[in-house]
Amino acid sequence: MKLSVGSLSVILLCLSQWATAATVFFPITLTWTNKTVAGVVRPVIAMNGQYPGPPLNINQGDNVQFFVDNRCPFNATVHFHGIEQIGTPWSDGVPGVSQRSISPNTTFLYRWTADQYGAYFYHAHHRGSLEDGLYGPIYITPSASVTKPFSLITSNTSQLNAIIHAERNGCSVLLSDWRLLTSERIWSAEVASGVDSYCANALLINGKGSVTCLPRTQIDALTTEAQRRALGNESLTDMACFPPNLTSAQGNFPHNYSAILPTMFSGCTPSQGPQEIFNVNASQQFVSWDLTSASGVLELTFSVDEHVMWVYAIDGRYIRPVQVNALTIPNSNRYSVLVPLTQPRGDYTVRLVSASVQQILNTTAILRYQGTPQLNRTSNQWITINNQNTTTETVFLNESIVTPFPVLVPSTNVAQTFFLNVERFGASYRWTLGNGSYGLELEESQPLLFNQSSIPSNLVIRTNNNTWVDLIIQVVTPVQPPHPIHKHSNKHFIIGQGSGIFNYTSVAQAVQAIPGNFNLLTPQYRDTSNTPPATQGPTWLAIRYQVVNPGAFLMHCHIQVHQSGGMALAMLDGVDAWPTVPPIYLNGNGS
Ligand SMILES: *[C@@H]1O[C@H](CO)[C@@H](O)[C@H](O)[C@H]1NC(C)=O
Ligand SMILES: *[C@@H]1O[C@H](CO)[C@@H](O)[C@H](O)[C@H]1NC(C)=O
Ligand SMILES: *[C@@H]1O[C@H](CO)[C@@H](O)[C@H](O)[C@H]1NC(C)=O
Ligand SMILES: *[C@@H]1O[C@H](CO)[C@@H](O)[C@H](O)[C@H]1NC(C)=O
Ligand SMILES: *[C@@H]1O[C@H](CO)[C@@H](O)[C@H](O)[C@H]1NC(C)=O
Ligand SMILES: *[C@@H]1O[C@H](CO)[C@@H](O)[C@H](O)[C@H]1NC(C)=O
Ligand SMILES: *[C@@H]1O[C@H](CO)[C@@H](O)[C@H](O)[C@H]1NC(C)=O
Ligand SMILES: *[C@@H]1O[C@H](CO)[C@@H](O)[C@H](O)[C@H]1NC(C)=O
Ligand SMILES: *[C@@H]1O[C@H](CO)[C@@H](O)[C@H](O)[C@H]1NC(C)=O
Ligand SMILES: *[C@@H]1O[C@H](CO)[C@@H](O)[C@H](O)[C@H]1NC(C)=O
Ligand SMILES: *[C@@H]1O[C@H](CO)[C@@H](O)[C@H](O)[C@H]1NC(C)=O
Ligand SMILES: *[C@@H]1O[C@H](CO)[C@@H](O)[C@H](O)[C@H]1NC(C)=O
Ligand SMILES: [Cu+2]
Repeated sequence: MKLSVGSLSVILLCLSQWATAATVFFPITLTWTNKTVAGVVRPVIAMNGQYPGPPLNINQGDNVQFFVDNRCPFNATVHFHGIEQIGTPWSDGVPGVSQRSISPNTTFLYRWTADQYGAYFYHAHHRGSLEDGLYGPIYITPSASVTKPFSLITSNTSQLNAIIHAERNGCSVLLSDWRLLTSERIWSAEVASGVDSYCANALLINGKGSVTCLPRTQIDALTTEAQRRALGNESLTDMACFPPNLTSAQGNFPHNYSAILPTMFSGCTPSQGPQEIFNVNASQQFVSWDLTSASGVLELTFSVDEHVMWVYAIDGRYIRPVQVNALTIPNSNRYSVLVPLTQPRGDYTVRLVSASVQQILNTTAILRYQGTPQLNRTSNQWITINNQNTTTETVFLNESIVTPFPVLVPSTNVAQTFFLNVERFGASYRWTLGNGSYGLELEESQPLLFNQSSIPSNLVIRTNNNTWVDLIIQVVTPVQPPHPIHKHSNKHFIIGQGSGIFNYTSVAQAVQAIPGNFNLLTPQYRDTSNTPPATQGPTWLAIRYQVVNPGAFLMHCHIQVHQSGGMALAMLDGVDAWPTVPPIYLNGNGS
């Protein structure tokens, strides 16, 4: 089925007249609390005393009132990742862009409408504090009239019913990396040492995991070809990570290695934390998981031993289901999967490993079938802890074959094209997205939504409402990892990507020259998109979006230290139809 964007919005408009919207009040109190995570005590931002945060489960069309009481001894904000904020740009949670940050002992009431369906998450958007654990899942149950893609998986009625049941009872699986140092200690050590802090101490599944330290012989044996190329004569550290003095990974900038803190790159001490167990019942036939990456630095690969997964939604929106054994999840993306429960009863290992070239890191959980075990051996793995396939049969998700369901076709009538360079900016830990580096201090400036000229104009792009805009993101100098670029407000289409310098004046011109690099007919529709990794030379990513929601929004890399280092850009969308900010937000805290 194909629909143009225009006709889809008409359909949604009709739906909203049928739906009965509820108002959902969701209060969270933020506290700076010592917690034991991965077996080690450190202060985290707890939400109602919990880490990770409690789930927000709502229905499509609901009006959300998300109330934040900040009892931390520092400023905070909360962003609702992937939520479009149509008509509510003051509730997007970005300090200096859509609001003033929430001071200690004050509150803020975010109000927004759940226009879309699917898996999202909320997370901190103040400085690097996402890495202090402020995140929790959001799931929006689709309204009854949203067409589901499940008949592309099976035509068996019993199985289809089981799938519908599994989706309805699906759960979020929150995946993350974890650091033993707080985000502010990491940031000040970056400033003092000049290095890009790209290693983590543990991986977590629903907040559970351990710090494991591999023996030196195993680290050396597991070091991949790609890692060896970057390492030259060096070795991975005892955290199985690139050392800080690697020019290939840090660029050629001055560094003061003595300002690096233990556990940033090396200093592995094992510690035992809890392990997540997913109890399932084979009679249900399927289980549905919304795999959500709240990772700060590392890209993650997820796999379940001896099971396949049907990936059926990405970033909250249905796709034509694809069967895989493993999938790599960039920071902040959500992949919804159905796991057929077809194996003999027993325990199967669920694996989460680093997919980022700079570090080998892993954790595990257990998929446990209820009932008398029939499996009396260790399950067979699809992937290794250094993100390789164990067999020729292992199928990784191939993003290039993902097709949205239904397909949406972007316009070819593009009003503006912006060329944005991703590059280091005078130091290993400072970055650009465009012509300048978006410094952290800008978070405390007057919100752009209230004053369009409150930050330097080279960090801002301006668009008109109801126009189409192309963004060409050029990764200039290798070596750079894939950058998960997140655009706030409405989703964007991934229309093209390639290697080298994008030396064209527009996508239309490039399509003439290199049509194979573009997909304008069935492009993915996402809220975060990876740039191709720049290992040998430059790479580029072309995305297209329609301006539909006037307001000030941020676009940035979702590797937290890259964002803190300035890889961000403010978008003044629809300057010709600029919203009037309600007085309760202009002068107050929304309540
Ligand atoms: C956490 O515990 C440490 C050691 O007991 C203590 O010094 C620190 O003040 C505590 N931090 C918080 C936020 O409670
Ligand atoms: C915290 O937020 C308040 C209100 O937005 C602002 O005035 C203050 O400068 C911020 N404090 C810091 C340390 O950034
Ligand atoms: C916030 O309130 C607590 C408890 O009343 C108090 O100890 C703390 O000093 C207050 N913080 C600020 C920044 O006012
Ligand atoms: C449909 O699926 C169920 C459960 O997997 C199976 O028991 C049944 O035989 C299937 N029916 C047909 C017609 O294949
Ligand atoms: C690696 O070590 C060898 C022998 O010590 C030396 O000849 C070579 O230049 C080194 N290569 C690099 C990239 O440092
Ligand atoms: C990098 O640091 C390691 C460990 O301290 C040291 O052995 C190595 O010689 C250093 N390499 C360079 C190129 O400085
Ligand atoms: C390097 O860092 C150390 C530790 O923070 C500090 O004592 C020293 O002064 C720094 N050196 C330079 C040249 O800045
Ligand atoms: C990571 O993998 C190693 C090697 O397979 C294993 O010993 C270790 O338990 C794993 N770590 C965690 C936290 O599961
Ligand atoms: C495991 O189960 C298989 C068949 O179910 C059986 O043949 C085998 O002997 C069992 N092995 C052990 C160690 O119990
Ligand atoms: C991994 O997959 C590749 C490509 O299919 C294959 O060439 C390779 O042999 C596989 N590795 C293993 C260990 O089976
Ligand atoms: C664009 O760059 C490619 C290599 O990336 C080169 O082959 C091509 O000639 C360039 N085209 C123009 C118009 O400069
Ligand atoms: C902006 O454009 C969108 C899409 O055409 C339209 O739905 C919306 O009403 C416009 N907003 C304003 C404030 O004009
Ligand atoms: Cu990045």
